[in-house]
Amino acid sequence: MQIIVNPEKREWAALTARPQMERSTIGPRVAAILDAVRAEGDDALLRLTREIDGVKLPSPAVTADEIEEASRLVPQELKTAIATAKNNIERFHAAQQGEGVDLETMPGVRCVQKAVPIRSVGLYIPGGSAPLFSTVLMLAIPARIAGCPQITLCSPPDKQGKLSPAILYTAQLCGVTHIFKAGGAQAVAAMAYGTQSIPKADKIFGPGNQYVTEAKQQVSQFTAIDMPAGPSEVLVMADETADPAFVASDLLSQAEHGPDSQAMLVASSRELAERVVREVERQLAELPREAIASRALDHSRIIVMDTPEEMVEFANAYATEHLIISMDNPWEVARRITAAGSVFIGNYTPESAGDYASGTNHTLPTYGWARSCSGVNLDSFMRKITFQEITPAGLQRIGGVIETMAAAEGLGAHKNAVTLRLRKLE
Ligand code: HSO
Ligand code: ZN
Repeated sequence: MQIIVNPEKREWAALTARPQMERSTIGPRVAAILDAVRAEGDDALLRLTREIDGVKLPSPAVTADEIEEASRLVPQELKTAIATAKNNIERFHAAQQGEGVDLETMPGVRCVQKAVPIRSVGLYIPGGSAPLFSTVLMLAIPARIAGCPQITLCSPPDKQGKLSPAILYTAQLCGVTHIFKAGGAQAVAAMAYGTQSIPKADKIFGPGNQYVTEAKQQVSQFTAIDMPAGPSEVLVMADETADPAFVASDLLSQAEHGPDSQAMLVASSRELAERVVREVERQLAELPREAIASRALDHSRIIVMDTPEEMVEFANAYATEHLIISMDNPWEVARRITAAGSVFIGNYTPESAGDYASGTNHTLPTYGWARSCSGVNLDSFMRKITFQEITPAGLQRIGGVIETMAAAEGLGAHKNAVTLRLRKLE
């Protein structure tokens, strides 16, 4: 890992830059996949599953027998852990339910705002080298609490044509209503357009590889998506109160996600930075995903900064997906954070806690999108509709305001809509 000491302000843009994402080469390939699924539905989906995932399926649907088998295969210890995580995630997301708004802005002018669930949502869960069943919890639980009646899940089958038992088990536990074996851009297409077997989704959620990300971007012209995505990232802020071994384990948690992950450390001294590097090397050698993590570390950085103020400013400039604050008086530092997906405070709060079990959501804005987007939360599965009713007395009170404004915009019909009614009331 590269160590940069007290960089000049003009170097910050380069230091906060993310690795380049290559869209141009896969864009046309993804567009062709989307077209095929739109035109031919399940036939194209099954053909692409054969060509890309290397498995011939009779249908994308998961059977009741497969769900039962999955439940038998998941060990009891894991089921118990999932139950605890589920409970925490449910409590935190249920607490996000608002009362709604019902207000008289003026006597006789009543304005109401009410949240309604999105009717049909599609959840994409990646398969591959580490099938992340925890993402099922993070997406299906808020969808269920929001009251979405149709919750569809797609995940790519392995070479035997199966889904990971933990994904299947968690999906049925969390009330997913439709589960399918479909992956990649073709699964995103199936949920965006609907096929004979896969229901059309009004909003598509979930992480994925470059093809999935590109497909979500392309379908977002007519179907909502959770957020623009890039590779996962963490930034750790550490001062002399931090434990170098803990910091190293957090950087490596991020690095093991994929070769394009970014792990950043902002440290208060070069000495601390060097101790963390030694710990990273020691722990890395023992990790099952050492090869992946070490590739991610190649483009990760350590920045040394003299003051906590500068460290905060740099963290805000980077706008990281996950921010860990291992510093003296961490809440005081956290108070000044204005851009981050999710913040982990103090030496005993690893990112893994939020990844799995504490209750917060782990589907978060990456690639600097934390400047403008929130992570997935209960609202992501809802829309807000406003209602209003004006009484005759209310219209007499507000009518003149509307007439004046409509006239100033030169919109005579708008003005008339008030004038005619007021005249009737005279
Ligand atoms: N850190 C990932 C989520 C995850 N980690 C799932 C482990 N499993 C993105 O926030
Ligand atoms: Zn993680």
